[in-house]
Amino acid sequence: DQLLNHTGQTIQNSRSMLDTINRQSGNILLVEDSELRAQRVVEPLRSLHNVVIETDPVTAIRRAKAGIDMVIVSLVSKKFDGLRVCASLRFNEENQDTPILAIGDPEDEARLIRAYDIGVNDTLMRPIDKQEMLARVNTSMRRKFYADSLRENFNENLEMVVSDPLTGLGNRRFFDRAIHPLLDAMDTRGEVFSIMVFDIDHFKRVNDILGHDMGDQILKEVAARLVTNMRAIDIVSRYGGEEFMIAMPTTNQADALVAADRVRDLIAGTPIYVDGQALHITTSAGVAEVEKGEQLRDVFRRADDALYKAKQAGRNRVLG
Ligand code: GH3
Ligand code: MG
Ligand code: MG
Ligand code: MG
Repeated sequence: DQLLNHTGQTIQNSRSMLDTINRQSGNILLVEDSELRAQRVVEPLRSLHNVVIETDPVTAIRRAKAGIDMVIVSLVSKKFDGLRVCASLRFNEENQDTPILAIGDPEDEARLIRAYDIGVNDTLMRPIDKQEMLARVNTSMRRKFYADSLRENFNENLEMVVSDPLTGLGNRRFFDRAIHPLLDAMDTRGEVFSIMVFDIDHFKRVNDILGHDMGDQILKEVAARLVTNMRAIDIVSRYGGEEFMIAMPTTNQADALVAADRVRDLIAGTPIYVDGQALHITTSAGVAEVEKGEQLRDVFRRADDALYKAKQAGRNRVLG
């Protein structure tokens, strides 16, 4: 089921990607202070694109920042320095990838070449060949839409790769990455942190008696209780099947034990309701404070050993 669901999503993603690539028409900002020259640029583009003319460079830069698919800048003008406009555009986070086409006169050739250094994608020399300009604009636009769709898909896929669909928590891959800043904080600022591993008691039995679906509902509820009871800065993950790994920044062993026992109590002390049935679920946890210079796998092993001892000692308890 889950697999089908994901496949569906992927197909959906590819579809929206195709839509994006096939998208042709875009919003273009033309920075030009001569009405006559502006019209020469707008006229060939108008049938396919939406072109807005801006004569004031400050307003133009603000507009581009607000969102535009492409900018065309006239290099020579009475009111502004086109190269500086291009540089300012590139300086904005929002316009790092916005295609910029610079247009200049033959005597501006040196400046047109310099424009590439500033980060302009393409240049044109007057007199403008209408067909050539339209072709260049369309190519830049297609490239931009394609890059946008790749980025969007990448972010969506990344989300799928690091998150657990059942509980919505980060998965093991997420945890293993998210913990790195804590290791850095320990190296540079000497900040301590602890990890804890929670494991549902006799979960195999729960599945056998109540069925896998009920088991899934229990996992969801345990995850929800974990999240709501940890601080926002804690890293909570579903590390394995019915195992949850948590990292607590700036928390020593003693405080981590207290926090873990509070969560344990919260799960054991309040029944989980699934299909109107009150289920009494318990968990066991192992806690380990990370020691300076310690390898992560050694920390995990210590937490795991503590968990094992908690199980041996009768479960529904926390050990460090
Ligand atoms: P212990 O108290 O020693 O932890 O016993 P246990 O039965 O919980 O431990 P064990 O690791 O032997 O079994 C874990 C069980 O968790 C086995 C597996 O069927 C179940 N499980 C793992 N992932 C899922 C899941 O996504 N959904 C459900 N419903 N069950 C799962
Ligand atoms: Mg287990
Ligand atoms: Mg187990
Ligand atoms: Mg278990």
